[in-house]
Amino acid sequence: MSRWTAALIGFLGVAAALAAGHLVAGLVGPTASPFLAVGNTAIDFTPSPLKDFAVRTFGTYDKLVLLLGMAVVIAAVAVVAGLLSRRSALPGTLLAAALGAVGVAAVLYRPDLGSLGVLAPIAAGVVGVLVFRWLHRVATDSASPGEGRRTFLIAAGASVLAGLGGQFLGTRGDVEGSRRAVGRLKVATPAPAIPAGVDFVADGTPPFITPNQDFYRVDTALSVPRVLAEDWELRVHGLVDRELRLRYADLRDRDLVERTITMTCVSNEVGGPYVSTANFIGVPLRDVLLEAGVRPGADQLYSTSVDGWTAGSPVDVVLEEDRGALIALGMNGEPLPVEHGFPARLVVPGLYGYLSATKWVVDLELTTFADKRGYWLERGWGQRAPVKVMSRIDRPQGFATVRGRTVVSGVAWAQPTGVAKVEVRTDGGPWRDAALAVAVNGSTWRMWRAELDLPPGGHTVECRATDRAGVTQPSERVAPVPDGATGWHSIFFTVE
Ligand SMILES: Nc1nc2c(c(=O)[nH]1)N[C@H]1C(S)=C(S)[C@@H](COP(=O)(O)O)O[C@H]1N2
Ligand SMILES: [Mo]
Repeated sequence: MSRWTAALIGFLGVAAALAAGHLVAGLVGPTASPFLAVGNTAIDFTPSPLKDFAVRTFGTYDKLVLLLGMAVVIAAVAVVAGLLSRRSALPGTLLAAALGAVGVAAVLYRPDLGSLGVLAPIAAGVVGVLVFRWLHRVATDSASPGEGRRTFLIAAGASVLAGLGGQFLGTRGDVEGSRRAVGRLKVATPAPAIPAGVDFVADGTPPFITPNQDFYRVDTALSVPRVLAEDWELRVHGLVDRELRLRYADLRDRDLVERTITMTCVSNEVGGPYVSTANFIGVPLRDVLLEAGVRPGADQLYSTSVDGWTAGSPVDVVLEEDRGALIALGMNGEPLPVEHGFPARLVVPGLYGYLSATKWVVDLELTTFADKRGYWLERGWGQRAPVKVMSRIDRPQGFATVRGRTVVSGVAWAQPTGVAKVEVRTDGGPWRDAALAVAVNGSTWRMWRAELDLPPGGHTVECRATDRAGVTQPSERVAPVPDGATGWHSIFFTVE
């Protein structure tokens, strides 16, 4: 058998295995697909520095990069196994079986999959072994090259069809249908209208309210959990006087409140993009916790997503009356987008998302920090991480060339205290106050701008914010790990 044939057989055998797994997963649970289950498990086991690097470098595309990387590695292994199988079909057979076994292990490790989920990797292993051996026999025995080619085409075509079929079954429109059926949420207490003059979009800041499709996204979910509102239930338990089980309709029919909140990711670097603002609609988290009756001794609200991700928020913070923490159902007038946690998520102003903003939330347990550790706490991030006062320059962009008068603009945030002042300086000179846009509330960002008269040539501009409690953003550069970056954002540009 030629090397090309051997390599192709290895590749086709593995492709058939993955496709069969994907097809069965479409029936028993999309995340059981061996490819996704292995990828999701890989994310959980990835050392934190590497994960932080991926979020920093690829942002929302980190998962796409992981999937592509896995595809390249698996294809390479498959080709090597094929090449090793020129005399005997054993190496390829072992690889296909091993693939199935790794898939089974990954599925068993996923907390979001029932026991039926193992059917997908088992199907992958069995189909992989059978297809590989079949192709190998045809390649070894067939009298005419035409027969081999025909067989390979059939195997390739069937794999593509099975893969597409699994994709179709796994993403059937039911979540979007469920979201549409929810329709417009009825808000009893709308947020105060956003006044005029809250941003400087013409000067380069983002709009005050971030449109849903532009809202930053950070999570560990390789495939977005697809939970139907009608199936959703939130359990509130642990150190409580009475356990609660809340259905979607129970929450939707309450007096919903709307709050304008800026969310921030702890992984955001100085000058980074992981900060956005929305009008969140939901039920006050505090009310639900008081209904359950928090027992003394509970210092952690441990929230769990349907995909097993967890966060631990300080109970004293989420119970603060002015904090405005929400079990959010909606965002900017719509039910939550699926990527942002449909049907429900937590939002706690002033805490970084990793210890508060659980998307696809299904479980709230009152417990202690001594007893349980959330996903990122377990991976070296801080237990308490209030948002740090921060400011960012949006214009000019780094290394831009500016003509005429220089307008510098950006955003600053210090939830839940609010921004009192933003200063800028050029080339290490004296600080001067920037003009602030109209404030909305302490839990939202604040836009700023300053006009500078600068001589032609290269210049560096820096900014720093001060919150309403008088805390000024420190110059010291600190990395995001373990509880948020600090330092002044600095931009070099040229005046013509
Ligand atoms: N289920 C789940 N919820 C999660 C996460 C996650 O990985 N899984 N990431 C958290 C982090 S780190 C942040 S910063 C926010 C981001 O929310 P967004 O994607 O809606 O902006 O969600 C939080 N909620
Ligand atoms: Mo985050």
